[in-house]
Amino acid sequence: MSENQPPVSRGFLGRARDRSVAERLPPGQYLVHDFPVLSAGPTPHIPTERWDFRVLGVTGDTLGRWTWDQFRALPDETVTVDIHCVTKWSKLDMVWRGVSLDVLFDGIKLDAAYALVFSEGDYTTNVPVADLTGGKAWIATGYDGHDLEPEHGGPARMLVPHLYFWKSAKWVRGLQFLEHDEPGFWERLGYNNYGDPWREQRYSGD
Ligand SMILES: Nc1nc2c(c(=O)[nH]1)N[C@H]1C(S)=C(S)[C@@H](COP(=O)(O)O)O[C@H]1N2
Ligand SMILES: [Mo]
Repeated sequence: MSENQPPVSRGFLGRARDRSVAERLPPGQYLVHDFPVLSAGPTPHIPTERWDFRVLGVTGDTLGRWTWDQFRALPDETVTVDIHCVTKWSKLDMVWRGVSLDVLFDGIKLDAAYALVFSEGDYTTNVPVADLTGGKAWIATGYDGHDLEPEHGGPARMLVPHLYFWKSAKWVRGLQFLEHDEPGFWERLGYNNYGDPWREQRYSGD
């Protein structure tokens, strides 16, 4: 934001927008204005009639299951977040619509420390449960005022903006709680197990 704009209320613009673009870019990242598509395989087209989202316990037991209609009836929210991809692009102030994981986990006993998020196809990614709770993660069904396009993970994708974007699984179908952490698709191929952009945790060993 330019220095010579008239003063505006901090509350209205919010904390992130008070920081300069440079301060909002993690180390090694550059700004993009388009929305790149990065997929390890072809884009699946998933009819919502056969979509569901499952929360599985450590033994694979179903702790929660939502059909598309049930899922869309859950309270959703609009969030504005910065996204950082490990391939070094960052995009600021992305406006998403999604259901907080806190809503999905309501009534589920959270006694495992890890989760493996799984998608249509064979994409998986591991995220600590503590990074999915407390208003830090959403299942997004909308972007920029419209339904999420298939290329970007529609009908629904994970949104975990504080970690590199590969943790935000597209075409998400559920997650399984894990007693012991397990690497997902990219983590097995040498990407960092956690992926904090501010600590530049790109690859295993960073
Ligand atoms: N199911 C699935 N989710 C995925 C991927 C993928 O290949 N398959 N790619 C990941 C990676 S590496 C990135 S950077 C983002 C890219 O999301 P976008 O295509 O909407 O920009 O999705 C992540 N989620
Ligand atoms: Mo990525």
